[in-house]
Amino acid sequence: MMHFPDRPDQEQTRRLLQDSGAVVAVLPGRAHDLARLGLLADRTRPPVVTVIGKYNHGKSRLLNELIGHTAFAVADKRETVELSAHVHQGVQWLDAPGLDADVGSVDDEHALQATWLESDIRLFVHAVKEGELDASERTLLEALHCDGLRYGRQTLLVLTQIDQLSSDDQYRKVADTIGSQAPAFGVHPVSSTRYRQGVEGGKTLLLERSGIPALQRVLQGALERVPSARAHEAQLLLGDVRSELTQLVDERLARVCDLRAQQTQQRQRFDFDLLAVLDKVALDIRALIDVPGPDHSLTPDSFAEQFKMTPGKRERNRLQVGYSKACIEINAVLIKHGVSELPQAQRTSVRSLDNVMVAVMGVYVKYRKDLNQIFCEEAGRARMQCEFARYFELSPDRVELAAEISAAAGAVDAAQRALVALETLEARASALEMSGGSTA
Ligand SMILES: Nc1nc2c(ncn2[C@@H]2O[C@H](COP(=O)(O)OP(=O)(O)OP(=O)(O)O)[C@@H](O)[C@H]2O)c(=O)[nH]1
Ligand SMILES: [Mg+2]
Repeated sequence: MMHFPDRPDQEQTRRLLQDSGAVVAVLPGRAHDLARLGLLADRTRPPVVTVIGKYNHGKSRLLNELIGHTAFAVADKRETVELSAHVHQGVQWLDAPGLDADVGSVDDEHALQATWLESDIRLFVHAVKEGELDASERTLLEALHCDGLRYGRQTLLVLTQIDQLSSDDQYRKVADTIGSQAPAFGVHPVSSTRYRQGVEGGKTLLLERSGIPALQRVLQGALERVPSARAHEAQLLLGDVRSELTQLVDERLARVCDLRAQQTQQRQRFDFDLLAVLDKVALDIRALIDVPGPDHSLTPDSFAEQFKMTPGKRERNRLQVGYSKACIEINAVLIKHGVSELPQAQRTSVRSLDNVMVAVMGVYVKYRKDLNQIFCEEAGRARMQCEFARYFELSPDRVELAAEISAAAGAVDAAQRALVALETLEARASALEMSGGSTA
């Protein structure tokens, strides 16, 4: 039998789980493959032989006879209800509950976990007294065959309880039918009862007619192929996961790029429109304040004139109207780009004051020099640009877009971390391949 070294240390196992976890986090659909890869990467794990088949077909008893002692419970009823393992001569033998859709899915789950996750070799057990394979058996065998073709995991179709048929002829008929139902498999006929009788009575002929020694020989050959089969399977699984992960990284990167491009474009459009409106209002304001004659706005009203229209008041009104018009034009651009209400933290109890325009510009202006400073001088324009751009970035759509970008960038990081983790798993797998190559 093969020699397998001691169990891996805890640190190794912890790192393996961590690496697998990072990959599963981004490819949850690959959880099973990663779990399988985790098992494959454990070079100290003995080869695993599992029985699979319907209940009461003689699975547990077959394992006992193959091992040479009673490791698993046998009964003439539905007996095995959970997985049970027994290590014997460097091989882990796994007894699984019988498959039967009528009884319950939990047992089936255990059996399928043993078959798909843990096993290297499956003994598909079918009792010939039951006649041909039923539909569920055929479906499972087909799946196991495909799995074998792709990953090299082996399945042996074992026909049990051949002593229960009255003649060789009857056996031939059943075996031929089953052979045509599962043409990809050779059949291995066995009788545990005959084998036991042969062992206990020292009857060599009975032993040979039990089919168990022949099955043991086939099994030995299959066990010898396990290391290379495992290496092959690990390479394929890693290749599958890698290509899916690489594609995911590419898709996620593309999404971040798209979102960033959208963000830049939005900002460019905003800057363009804002600059255009600021240019326009600067011209309008210049025309408003560059008028001949004295500037009456500078003349204060006397107490006696407080209820009368004066040239000073008229001029200040004219400036205020011009100011309001400029503000309205700028505001239209802000609204077009989704900038209207102040961010939550800046809001007051007066709704009409809670808009960006009021916050940046105020509501009132009296003098030509103020208008000039605000709209025409470089510093004033720079202030408006800077303030409006700041509020633009704080507007709901922009904040949402920025959050979307940071989530998408986080998703890229996770996928890239998964790729690094996968590389670590790959490094372990190539070590496995080397060891598989040398023992194969
Ligand atoms: N005559 C005969 N009986 C057998 C043979 N193999 C198993 N049996 C009997 O068939 C019954 C079921 O055997 P088990 O090995 O418990 O069957 P199982 O497939 O493990 O059943 P579950 O654990 O319930 O799924 C028991 O009474 C066995 O003694 C055989 O080769 N010949
Ligand atoms: Mg059993």
